[in-house]
Amino acid sequence: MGLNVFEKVVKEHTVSMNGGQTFLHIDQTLTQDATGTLAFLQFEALGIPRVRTSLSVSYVDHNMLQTGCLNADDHDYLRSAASHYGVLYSKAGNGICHQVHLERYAKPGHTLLGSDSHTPNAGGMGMLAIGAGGLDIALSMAGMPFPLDEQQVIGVCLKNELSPWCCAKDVILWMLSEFGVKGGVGKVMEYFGEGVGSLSVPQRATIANMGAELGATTSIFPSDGVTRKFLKSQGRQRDWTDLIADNDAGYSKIIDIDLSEIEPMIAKPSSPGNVKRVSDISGMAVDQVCIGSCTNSSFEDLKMASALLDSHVISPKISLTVSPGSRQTLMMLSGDGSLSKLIRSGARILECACGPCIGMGQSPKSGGVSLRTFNRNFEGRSGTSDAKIYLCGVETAVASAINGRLTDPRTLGRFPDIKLPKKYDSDSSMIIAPRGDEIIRGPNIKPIPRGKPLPKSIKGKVLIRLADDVSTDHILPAGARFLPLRSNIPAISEYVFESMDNGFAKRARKQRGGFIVAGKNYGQGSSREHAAMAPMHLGIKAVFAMSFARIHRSNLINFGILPLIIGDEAQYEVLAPGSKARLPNVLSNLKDSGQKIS
Ligand code: MIC
Ligand code: SF4
Repeated sequence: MGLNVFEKVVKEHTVSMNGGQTFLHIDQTLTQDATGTLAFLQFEALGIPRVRTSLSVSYVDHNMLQTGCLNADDHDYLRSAASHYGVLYSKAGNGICHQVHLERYAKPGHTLLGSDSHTPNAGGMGMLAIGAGGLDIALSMAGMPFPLDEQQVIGVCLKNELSPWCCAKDVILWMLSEFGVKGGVGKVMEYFGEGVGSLSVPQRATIANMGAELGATTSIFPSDGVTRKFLKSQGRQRDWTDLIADNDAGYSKIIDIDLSEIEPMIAKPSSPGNVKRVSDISGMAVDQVCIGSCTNSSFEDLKMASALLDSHVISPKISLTVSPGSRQTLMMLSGDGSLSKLIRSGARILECACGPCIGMGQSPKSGGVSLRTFNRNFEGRSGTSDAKIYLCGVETAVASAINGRLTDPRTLGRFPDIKLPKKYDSDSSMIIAPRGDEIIRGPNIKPIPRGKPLPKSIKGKVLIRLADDVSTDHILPAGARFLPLRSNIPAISEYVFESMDNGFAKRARKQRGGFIVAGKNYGQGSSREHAAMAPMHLGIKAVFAMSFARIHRSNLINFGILPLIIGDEAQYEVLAPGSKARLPNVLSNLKDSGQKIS
């Protein structure tokens, strides 16, 4: 049998296989500032003079509000560490890691490991791109292969073309409505079929990006003529290779999607999996509309927003923000007059960064309804605990900003014809080449706390019991208040489960640790290893859950917290808050993979 695209890239990159895992050679890594400081501190601890990848890039895009010295200290550490170790440094203002990487570095058929869960964005370029924790990235920068568990490859066969007013975001929201936030766990989503040819590279990237919300390990598109055209327009034609599945390639399962039947979709609060058709809930009053994030901030997305807003002024009670995904996007919008149309409509133009997506400013008013072209809407992530965050495509967001109410964009009238540029502005002057600088550590850069070896037996109390789908945003909040503490584990540990149980950290410290109990899909969402390191710092030794999200499970293991599976509902019921649990002979039981709880 022939090979699918995923298998072809894996075949080219397999270093060894062992215990059901394939060890992959990693060509490129990316880090961002909110996870990068820990990744670089761990890389430093390895004592290697220079990175051993073909390309590593350190981006600054998350911690952008500089309300004190903390974020700026982090940026300077990252700049100097990148220079010291042979890593490219994308300065604050150059754009969101995934968008810039797609424009400048993503290569079909290559592998990318990134300390951010939306790294699969580069799958839109035919790259095998996987999100992981900072320690895993540090090891890849040191040239170690990445262990990949066995995956089921799901073939998603696209037919026909999207109808006017329906977009790539609607496709992935439709997938989320069908398969939910656990539907992709242990799986790779591979797109194929004639419909693929009708999607541009940024549209493919939108779909691959939000495969993370399905829980998928990654998503991948073929590399075809459309990919070649995109690379040529970026002045990178030499990076193109043809990469399509063999005619007789096999998949674990095939999902058929007729693109012409996709309608505008929207995810309701507070899960990307809570998806409805826009037409089913339209009319609701909206307070804020935010356009941007690594899912929808390409030139194509913002050009569409500008074309739709042309000669419109947004509804008086709406606050509309636009965050370009990259400096390239912003310069191109400015060059062709699209930026002035956005400004004239009343949009607030923000920096080229993650911005409101990670709660770095623009928190909605209390109880406010915010429509965002982003990928996550977990409680509290926006910075306003009772805000109601909806996720949708650019067309729906703009139509709603004009009307002040959730609006099906198909009611707007004539669909604009967007022409994509033959050539993008490829100025790379905000990407700094390494020069071997000395590393600078401001006061916000604290040493990584070290765990202790597992004791023979572990005992303690259940400190908290949680339901299904607890995200890393619940475990360790994002947002402008907490992100500046990302390089300071003792300080950030005070906020573990802040939004769900603000006495947790105090209780854990008083009891010198204990256990966390959870339902299914514990740790969904981000790659932040802080969500494991901070509980480790509080003395947590094990999490009992019905199932774990992939990246968070690895992060727990990396920091010496046991991710233990609860067999059934009865066991979950027994592990009530305050109950005592004991794990005898931990190490030997783990070797037999039969840990017993008493
Ligand atoms: C996110 O979208 O949740 C983040 C912020 O980009 C995270 C990384 C982080 O927590 O720093 C992610 O997706 O991995
Ligand atoms: Fe940044 Fe949001 Fe993308 Fe995360 S999801 S990388 S916070 S834009």
